[in-house]
Amino acid sequence: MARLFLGLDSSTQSLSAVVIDLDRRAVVYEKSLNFDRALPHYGTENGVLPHRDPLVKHSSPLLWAGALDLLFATMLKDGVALGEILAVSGSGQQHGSVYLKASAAKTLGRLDPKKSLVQNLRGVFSRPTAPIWMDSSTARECAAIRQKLGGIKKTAEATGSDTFERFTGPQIRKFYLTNPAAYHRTSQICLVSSFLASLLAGKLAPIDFGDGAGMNLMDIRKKQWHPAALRATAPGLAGKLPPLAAAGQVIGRVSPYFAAKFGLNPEALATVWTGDNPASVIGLGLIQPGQAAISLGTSDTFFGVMQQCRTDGHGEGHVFGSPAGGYMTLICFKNGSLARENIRKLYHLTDWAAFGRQLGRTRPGNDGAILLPWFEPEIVPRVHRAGVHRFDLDEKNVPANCRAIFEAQAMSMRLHSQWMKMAPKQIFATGGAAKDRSLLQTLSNVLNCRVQRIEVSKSAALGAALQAAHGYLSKTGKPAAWPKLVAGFTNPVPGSDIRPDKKAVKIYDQLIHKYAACERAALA
Ligand code: XUL
Repeated sequence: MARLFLGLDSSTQSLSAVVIDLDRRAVVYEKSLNFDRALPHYGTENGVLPHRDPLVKHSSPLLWAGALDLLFATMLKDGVALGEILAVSGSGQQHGSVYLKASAAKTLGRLDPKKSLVQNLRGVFSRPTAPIWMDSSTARECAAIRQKLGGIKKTAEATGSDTFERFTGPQIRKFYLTNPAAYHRTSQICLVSSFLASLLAGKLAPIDFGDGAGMNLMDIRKKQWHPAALRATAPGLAGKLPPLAAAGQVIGRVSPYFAAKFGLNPEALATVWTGDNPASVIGLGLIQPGQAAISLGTSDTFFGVMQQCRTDGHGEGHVFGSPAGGYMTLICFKNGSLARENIRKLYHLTDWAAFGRQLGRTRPGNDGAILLPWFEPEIVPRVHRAGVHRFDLDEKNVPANCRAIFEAQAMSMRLHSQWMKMAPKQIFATGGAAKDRSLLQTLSNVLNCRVQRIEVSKSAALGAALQAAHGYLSKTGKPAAWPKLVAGFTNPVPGSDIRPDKKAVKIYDQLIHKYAACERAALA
């Protein structure tokens, strides 16, 4: 019989499922449900509930539960062999939090298959909505917690990151300050990942070291709740948090609800979930220290694996636990594809081929021209007010501006990832813009590293399925080494192996100093 594992990923806009056949090293099923389209009655827009304050971004935990029901029903209809699934794991958008009353534990333990999950869960929430990672309404709380923990460097050393508006600790503090009665009625605070894991397991699930690190509440080295961080956040918080555990660790058998209703194997194991970024690290096959990837999407992210915990003293980057043990690092640039597109449109270039032709009329280093493309407030470096800055760059020079945007993004990645001390031999590139060879060549030249494109759809759900397999094999006494487990699931796109051009590398080794000086000047 095939050894099948199910991975789920509850992201900002959709819930996805991936089923893997471990022996064939194959994804045998994948599906995504878009929240706005599949469950329009919640009124979300791109997975977010409308709110008059643009800084406030919440979603609905009932929407996520409803989507879980719907996705299982879809899998049943699609003929997925749910009765043969050996274990389930998952991942969730990071940082978002769900607030439950004391009655939740009992409710989870006796989910009635004759009712929907949404009907079962009525009345268990002490806060009807869940703040998510896009929320940036907690600047004051961030400042207060950071100050109590001794500043940026100490906060990052303690919890893996400086305080960030979207991180769960500052969000909890805001809830406590603005609605103390509801905070005190809260018996359990979950992350998106641990909330959905709790539904699958039919009991309150632990939070894993990957997603736990996105809260400003976990001691990043000891992988335990950090008492001073808890105290700095809200009173009585320790009693409202579940235990921490490794991702993929077996919680127990899946809730009978899913077996009775959808024919899920009643013996299947429910495991601890993680965040979408830690799961993607596994899904992309990044296991060995020094392995790194760049995801080029709406925002660009640079992330990699590191064995020893090293935090960013400047407070720009994050360290999370990796589901494969050790740590992962992540830096997130808000001005990714959006900024590239802004430049393309600004110069009336109809498509990326036209953009590429302009770029071809320039040479690496752009004769010293520098652009800082902060069309939106930036996360890395922290730029609070949007603004596009040009140094030795004529705004009317189309080819130079095209080159400048690619070079700026690559140099920013090089500059702001230095704290990771990773020196990767090869970087994988994914995401829509990874199809652009000239962008990958620029990254390769600036970072002085081989860059190879890999195409995986649903890397987080795939990582979650592998996490389920790992948990199952460990529990059944046949633990699998991670490198072996992930092998064969992700493959580079043929012909996409890009090597640095040595002459260009030398140019960027010099130009990076000027770029850094320009950033400093603009930030001052
Ligand atoms: C990471 C972050 C986002 C969310 C998206 O820190 O905020 O990548 O995890 O789902």
